[in-house]
Amino acid sequence: MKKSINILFFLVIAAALVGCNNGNDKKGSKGQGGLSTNAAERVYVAPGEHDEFYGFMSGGFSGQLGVYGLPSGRLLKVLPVFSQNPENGWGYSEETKPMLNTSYGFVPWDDSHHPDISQTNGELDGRWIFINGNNTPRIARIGLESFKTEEIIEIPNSAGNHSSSFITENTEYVVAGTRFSVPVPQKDMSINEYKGNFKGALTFINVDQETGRMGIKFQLMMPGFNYDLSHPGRDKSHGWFFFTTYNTEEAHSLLEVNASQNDKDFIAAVNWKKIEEYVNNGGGTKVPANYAHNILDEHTHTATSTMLKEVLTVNPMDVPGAVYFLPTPKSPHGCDVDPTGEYIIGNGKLSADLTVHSFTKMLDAIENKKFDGEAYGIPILNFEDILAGVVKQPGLGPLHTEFDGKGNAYTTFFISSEVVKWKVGTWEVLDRQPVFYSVGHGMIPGGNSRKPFGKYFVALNKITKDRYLPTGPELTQSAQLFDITGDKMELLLDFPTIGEPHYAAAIPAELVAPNSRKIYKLAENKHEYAVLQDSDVRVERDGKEVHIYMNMIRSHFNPDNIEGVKVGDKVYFHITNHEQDFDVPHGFAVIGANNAELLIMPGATETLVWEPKQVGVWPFYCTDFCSALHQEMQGYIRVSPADSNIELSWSLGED
Ligand code: K7E
Ligand code: CUA
Repeated sequence: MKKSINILFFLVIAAALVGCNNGNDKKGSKGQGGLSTNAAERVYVAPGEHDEFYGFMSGGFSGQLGVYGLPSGRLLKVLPVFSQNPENGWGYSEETKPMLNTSYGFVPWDDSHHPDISQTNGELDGRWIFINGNNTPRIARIGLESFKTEEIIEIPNSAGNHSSSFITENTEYVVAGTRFSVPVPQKDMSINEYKGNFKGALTFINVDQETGRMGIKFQLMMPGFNYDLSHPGRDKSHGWFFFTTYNTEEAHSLLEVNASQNDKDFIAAVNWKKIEEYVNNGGGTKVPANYAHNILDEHTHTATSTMLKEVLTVNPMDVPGAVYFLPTPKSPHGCDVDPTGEYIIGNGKLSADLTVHSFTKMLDAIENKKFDGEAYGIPILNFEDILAGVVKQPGLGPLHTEFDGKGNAYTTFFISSEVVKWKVGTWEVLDRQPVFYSVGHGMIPGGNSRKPFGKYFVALNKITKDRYLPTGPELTQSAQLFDITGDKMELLLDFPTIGEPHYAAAIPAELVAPNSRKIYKLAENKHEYAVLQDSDVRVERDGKEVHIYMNMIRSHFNPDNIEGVKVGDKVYFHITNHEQDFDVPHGFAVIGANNAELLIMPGATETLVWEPKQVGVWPFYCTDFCSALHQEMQGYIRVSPADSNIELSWSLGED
């Protein structure tokens, strides 16, 4: 037994060595443009084959989430989240409009920055992906079975929901931190009174492990700094959450100067387990609030929006030992925790060096009460006491750091346009590679977990310039894929990305693809206007509202001739797709509709509202080329004058 294990071990090592040699040989031969000659081979996914990873890239100011295959860089899908999407009617159909409801009314746009995939025991589990809406503070949860936005919760008392949406290592919480501090509750007051009066809410949203449903557990009301980014502790530091701050000066004007005065800002270390316990024992203060909670039901295919009226707030002063400040040079942006949970990296944008804090030292300092003053009653730890190390002059303008799970870290430098690889623990710089141009976030699949898949690094660049054919003044953004399996990072591929990807997340395809939904079962369709059998097809009038209960299957609508509608009516097309085959959606569009098409998945029901303005006989048709007779998939609706007395009638296949 032992012998066979030894032999097996030897074979594995031998295979690994052969693999390394091949790799080195290939890496030795450089092609044109500084790429190794087989770079193309390493990103080439042959026709019919699939990518190894799903990459989810935030859409930034598109409010959406792009799904890319890696390493090919192929765009697989754009998932609408906070924005209307004419491609499939998201936010236009009656069923999905409630998803975009907020306390400000219907808000069909946002700025989404940080996707984060659910975890179990600190490892990616492929259940859900969360993403923040920055502008009108919201967090969305997207199911990775249907690739649909299933839930959006608004965050009250928040403004610029940026240090979000990062999750704890068992997806206990998704965190939403405010970038802008604001008056809480909001009120009419002088901006000059910002200092000492505005508050920064750090919101902890708990996640039901069965359904994924979100609910705000508590909001920690912090001093009026800017809370820029955050990451959870993991493994040994599980139970803590770390937030970078800037503008600890509490300036309210010309921040580029006034918020760059302090030599050090803070990373706020929050012991959420302690606060959770406090809250579970009845701690905290319920305050009035008004925020939307929107849920898409997969059986009714319909979203509901509920306004919630109360939120639990916690004053950090009331929970001693729950919050500490770690001094961090200088206006730190990214706040990144290594896979062991020991090191907390503060990416000081204006700092010459990169600061790494030690979690163990932090706990020691707390235990020994070695404080260096306080801010608003929150103890400040001593910089030297908690310092694990410094990466000396690695580059200019560090923004974010990712980890490969092999003891290396990769930090992006915006100003010097490069990615720098350094060793966790010795802090020595091992490699640096230029990027084109001005990188923001970087991403390693699983980089924000205990178990990164350290094969690729994706640089998410802010500036595109000359990388692709020009498209006028407005360009897409750009990503670059590096192979990081060797000592040196190797650039393999450039690919355009849409919107502005800030952060991204990626996961091995095998953790998601096998669960991917193919159809909705018609028998499980609980939509209140579903037409499950042809005998239910009908058209009904209710005052000026006309409801058309329709179904569709290759290659006709039932009914396809409708009469008796009048100018001034509000016509609801409730359409059920009777297909039960994978990849046979049908579309629906009608002339002059003031919205978008519907793209209805097999087994689902969707509703489009149409307000006919002109007398005539108007066509509707299927928009998705669904069969050889797709062009025949059409119908007519007759619109008569408002005072006409033509009765409603409908038909299919009759003369
Ligand atoms: Cu672009 Cu994470 Cu919003 Cu940095 S943030 S780049
Ligand atoms: Cu149905 Cu085209």
